Amino acid sequence: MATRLNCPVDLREYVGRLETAGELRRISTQVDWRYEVGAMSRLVCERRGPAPLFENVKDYPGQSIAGVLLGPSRPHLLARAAIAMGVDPATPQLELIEIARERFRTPIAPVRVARDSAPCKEVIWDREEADLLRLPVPWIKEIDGGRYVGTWDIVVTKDPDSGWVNWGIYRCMVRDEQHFAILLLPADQHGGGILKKYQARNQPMPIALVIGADPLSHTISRAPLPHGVSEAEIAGGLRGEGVPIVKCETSDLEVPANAEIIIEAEVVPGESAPEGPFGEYTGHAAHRGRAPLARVKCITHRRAPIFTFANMGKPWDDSATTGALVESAAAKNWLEDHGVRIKSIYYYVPNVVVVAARPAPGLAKRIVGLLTGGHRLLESGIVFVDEDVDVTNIEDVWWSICSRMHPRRYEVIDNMPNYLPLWAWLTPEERAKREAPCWIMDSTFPHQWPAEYREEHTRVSDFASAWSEPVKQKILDRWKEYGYEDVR
Ligand SMILES: Cc1cc2nc3c(=O)[nH]c(=O)nc-3n(C[C@H](O)[C@H](O)[C@H](O)COP(=O)(O)O)c2cc1C
Ligand SMILES: [Mn+2]
Repeated sequence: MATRLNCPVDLREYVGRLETAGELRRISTQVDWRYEVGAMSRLVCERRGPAPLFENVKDYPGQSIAGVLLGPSRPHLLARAAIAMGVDPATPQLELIEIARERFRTPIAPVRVARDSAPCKEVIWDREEADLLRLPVPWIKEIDGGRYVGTWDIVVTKDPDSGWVNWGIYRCMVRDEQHFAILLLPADQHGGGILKKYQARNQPMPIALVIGADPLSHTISRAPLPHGVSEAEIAGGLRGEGVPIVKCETSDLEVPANAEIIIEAEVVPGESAPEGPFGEYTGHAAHRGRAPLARVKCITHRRAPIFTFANMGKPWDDSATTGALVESAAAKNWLEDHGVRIKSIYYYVPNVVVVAARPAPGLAKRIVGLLTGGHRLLESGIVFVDEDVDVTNIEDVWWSICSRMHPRRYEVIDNMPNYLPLWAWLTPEERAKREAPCWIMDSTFPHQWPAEYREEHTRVSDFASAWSEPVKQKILDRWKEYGYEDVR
């Protein structure tokens, strides 16, 4: 029996807790869904301010928009993620990653609830009433190709052979009242893999686009979990209780019953539509092309629904924060499952991973091999640091690269399987060939160096390491006397 955790059960409870913690502000002045909510919330991300809840949206009385609910916060990026996890927002990042890791190990199945007790069905828009433009879908950035109905979403699909249900966050751009294009990348994303099976049979693929579920259900939908794993069950583990789910009106897919909005649709066989560009988590507008087209069949929602969106961009966004948490947790478990123990791991957006481990023969190669064999665990690059480096502290990591990395310990691996067309750095040839390299920076000192050699050449020169305990204690004790108590 899992102990009951203190996680918010739905979006509304999460909003309330953010507000109490000073991590959310209600905006009652009227705002425009076109560009204004997007630009405002992007600046909020860049200044790491509280999430905005827009309660008065032009053209959409009675509906609100919430942006960047899991966006970057202070004092560290993950304070809002901590609130979603039901723990103190001041919990250090590495501790949060350990908590997530543990909860990943105890999946809890979703719990079916009756149709009449599912809040997401309070209002049902059927057939021609099911119009995407009746929802306050923002046009987030002026550089985007259109209004994005799916950013901080959950796309539910079901494998037609095994019945495996996948949850993933995929971007969805409105085409018209009843159609949207969805960036289901065929390479190795699970939704795209499932779509291929329906396409091979020339059958429509039922999907449900979930907006405004509880924060951990969304967070887990962007986690790099292996093929066949149920994100719904891992979400249950993270929450400490099964996610309440309810059957869709027009398909047998099941969706989080407490979500604000459910868009039931099907991906039309053989049809595609222009999609993108979209200001992405790489910090650049990325990828304009044709994407599978989905036709809306029904929209159900809570009364006075809250429409949620993510605001991707440089340097931080909802992807960077949640990625630091769940990518790091998933990767550390993956390494541990394969017998590799490391001290800590931390993912920086866009997908550069920093690993602190005690150097051992062949260890770096083994870690690279394992991460490459996982689901999107190694993309752009990997940095190895010694155990004394704080992987969550970018200044520490950069110091390690600048001061400890032998130039020959920089390496490029060609022809990586993790091809992702969103990268800004791909050459035109790589983009066409759908192949990309990745890099390794090993800033650990070689394990073969004798102790005396290390002692003479690698002692760290900082407050913690360059004085003995009594001297340091004296400085700390007299800190106030020096007139420095405000400096910490
Ligand atoms: C806001 C946001 C938007 C995303 N959009 C896409 C997308 O359009 N296409 C895609 O393949 N992955 C996208 N991702 C990344 C996927 O959610 C992530 O890789 C996840 O693991 C996919 O689920 P899957 O592993 O079950 O395929 C997005 C992530 C976030 C946080
Ligand atoms: Mn998946």
